[in-house]
Amino acid sequence: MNQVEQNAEKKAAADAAAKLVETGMIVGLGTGSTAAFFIEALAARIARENLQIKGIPTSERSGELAKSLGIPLTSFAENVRLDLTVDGADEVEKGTLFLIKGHGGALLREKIVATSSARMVVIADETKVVERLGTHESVPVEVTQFGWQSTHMKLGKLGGTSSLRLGNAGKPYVTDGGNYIIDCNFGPMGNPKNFAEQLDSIVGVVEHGLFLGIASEVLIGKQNGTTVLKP
Ligand code: A5P
Repeated sequence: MNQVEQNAEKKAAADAAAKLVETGMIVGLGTGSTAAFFIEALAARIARENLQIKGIPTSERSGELAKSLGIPLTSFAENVRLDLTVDGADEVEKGTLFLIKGHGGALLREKIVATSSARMVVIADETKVVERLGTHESVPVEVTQFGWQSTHMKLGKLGGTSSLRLGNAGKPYVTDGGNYIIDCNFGPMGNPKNFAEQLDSIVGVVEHGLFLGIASEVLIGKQNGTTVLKP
């Protein structure tokens, strides 16, 4: 699939998700190129139908995009529960709808927003669907800057390979929360819950990109429509 076809699939999923938004909703706005299509489609509906919603963005950049398109924003200071979150994913495991997220660097806010939502709808193109999580992607792990070398060593004991994510000019990538990310490549995971438990137990780990049992449904964009995956 070329880039144009992939973008068409992302947009198809994003457009279908935008139709799920109803007036009065507090909506979580995901991060990444697919979520950006959703934010654009939502802004178009707001303008066309005078939909009354408020968004909570999962990253500074999604917040900037939403603001630039006129989507009203709110925060957890005003709303601790969201009705619906729409976000992309880096991998979706068929059957379980377990996800790997965080290659866009926003996993901490994404997980807070998703787990505060009554419904989390994932939007993706077909390339994201795998039989086993970890087939193509590493698991991003957000860690504190303080002592990251020690946390890195502990992560290494889980097996596989891991590396500190670098950003501009070869400097460590810094998340919106001021943390670093260590990308852990475990390969295809037979038991992602086991990895999640182990990651949760490591001091210095702020959060990880295994989203297990969080997605309510996944909309896979196709050249001519969307397929809905339910757990
Ligand atoms: C952001 O941190 C990630 O969780 C994204 O949801 C993910 O990287 C998907 O991005 P694309 O929609 O650009 O593939």
